[in-house]
Amino acid sequence: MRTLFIGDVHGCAEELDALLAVCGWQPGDRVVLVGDLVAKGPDSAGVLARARERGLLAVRGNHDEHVLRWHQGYVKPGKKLKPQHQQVMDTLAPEDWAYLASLPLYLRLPEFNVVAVHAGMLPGVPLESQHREHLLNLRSITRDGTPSKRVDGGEPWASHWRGPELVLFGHDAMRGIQRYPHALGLDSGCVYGGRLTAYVLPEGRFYSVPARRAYMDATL
Ligand SMILES: [Mn+2]
Repeated sequence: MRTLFIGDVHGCAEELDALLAVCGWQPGDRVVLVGDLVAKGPDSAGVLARARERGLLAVRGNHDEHVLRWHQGYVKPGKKLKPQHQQVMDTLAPEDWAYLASLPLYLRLPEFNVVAVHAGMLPGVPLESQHREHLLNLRSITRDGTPSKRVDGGEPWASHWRGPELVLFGHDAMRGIQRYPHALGLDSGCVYGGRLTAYVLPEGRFYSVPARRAYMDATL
């Protein structure tokens, strides 16, 4: 089945529409969003409405997880939500929350030998044994081999990933598109004024559209 893997949308609903059009998406094509559907951008509710109505698949990102935890009442005393998350809390409908809560930490697509996750995989560790924290937040492997969520914390985890699966992921707008033999990073920073990117199988081609504008400063 033709499958479109799409990087971090972060509420950029209009860019999602534009990208689906550029890819020639039609009902029957499968879409897998690699997480962080919500927050930072202008229309998180619109992204979730599209995802529900068009039957898009997705994995859970760290921002999706963050707002879900607040919604479900797991709130640390004294903590305050950032405006980018409060805006999500204020705009989602019950069916949007249900969709978000249904998102898995990873999706396996055996027909392509592909795994979709939001952030990363610890090299050498099978998918079923990966830690939730790494699937949601991992970016780097330090020189001594320690996993790190920081972009300046060492080398990209994907550069160490030897397969056997091809991992498609997002979460690393600072590094942008990453191409390694067994891992492709798809977050090209749309919400920061970059681009929204798709990788399409089986054709093995990238498509992207520009952001209409920068919705957030990349340092936030
Ligand atoms: Mn993320």
